[in-house]
Amino acid sequence: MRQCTPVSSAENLITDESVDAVIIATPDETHAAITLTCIEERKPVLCEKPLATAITDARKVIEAECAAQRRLVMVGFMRRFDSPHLALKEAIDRGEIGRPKLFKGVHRNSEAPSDFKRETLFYQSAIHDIDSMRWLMKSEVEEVTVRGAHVDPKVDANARDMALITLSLRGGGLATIEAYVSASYGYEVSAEVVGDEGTIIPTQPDQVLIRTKGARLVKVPEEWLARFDLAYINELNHWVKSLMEETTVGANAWDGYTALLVADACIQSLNSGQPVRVSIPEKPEIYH
Ligand code: ISE
Repeated sequence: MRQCTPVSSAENLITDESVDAVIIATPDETHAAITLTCIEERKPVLCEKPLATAITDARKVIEAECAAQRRLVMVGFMRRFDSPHLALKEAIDRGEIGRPKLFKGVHRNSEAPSDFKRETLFYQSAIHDIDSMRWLMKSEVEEVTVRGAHVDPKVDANARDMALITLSLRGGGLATIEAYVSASYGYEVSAEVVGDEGTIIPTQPDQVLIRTKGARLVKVPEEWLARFDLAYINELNHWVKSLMEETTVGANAWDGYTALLVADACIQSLNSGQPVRVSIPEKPEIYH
């Protein structure tokens, strides 16, 4: 059993020749810099979302991978490894509901984190739904409109712990995302996709319907680790397997960059009260 060796910096760990690959689960604002060190050292890296908290830093990661001509980065959008979301994607890709026209995401946390700021709802929470929407609808965002609400009095008055995001997609598709981190009753995520021949919504894993004391109820988990534990394990297993097979899997740095572009447009729309156009650059060849 390898012993854990403490080091004085992420760089010392990454450059250690005994280290083959890196998982980044540090505070969000450190993700991009540590990822860039991994790319410089040509070390594969699984970076927890968000890829960065500044679009300029996310752009540097894209430029570094393009310069290296290698996709070394996977971003931790673990819903892509969640069995209900995978079943949803497979049914859509089989054409079960015809052409997908509308994505309806709901993302509720029971309580906002203590250091919750105005951008947290988008960089830390809604960024998952933005990626799910891109992944399931296979379409890019053209415009966003965001309205926010301050619900929990414990949350900083300048922050918004509830937001309704409306998105227009290339090709005429639409999307709505409800992001609400002070729901108090529990943790719930859903992602309905409406097509021109039907609609589809994932069922929640290992849920039971309890009939008791004159009520019918389904319990919901307290927070995301309980709901997505298997998704995180699947994500890690697929990542390690991809390293052994020298393939790539899951969300790449371009997905992380694009999701952040949309999250930034959401923050701009929240601040201005106006719709904001999203300009997504041409995808570099290595991400095709
Ligand atoms: C957290 O960091 C996660 O990634 C969870 O999936 C999300 O539901 C939560 O809102 C975030 O704070």
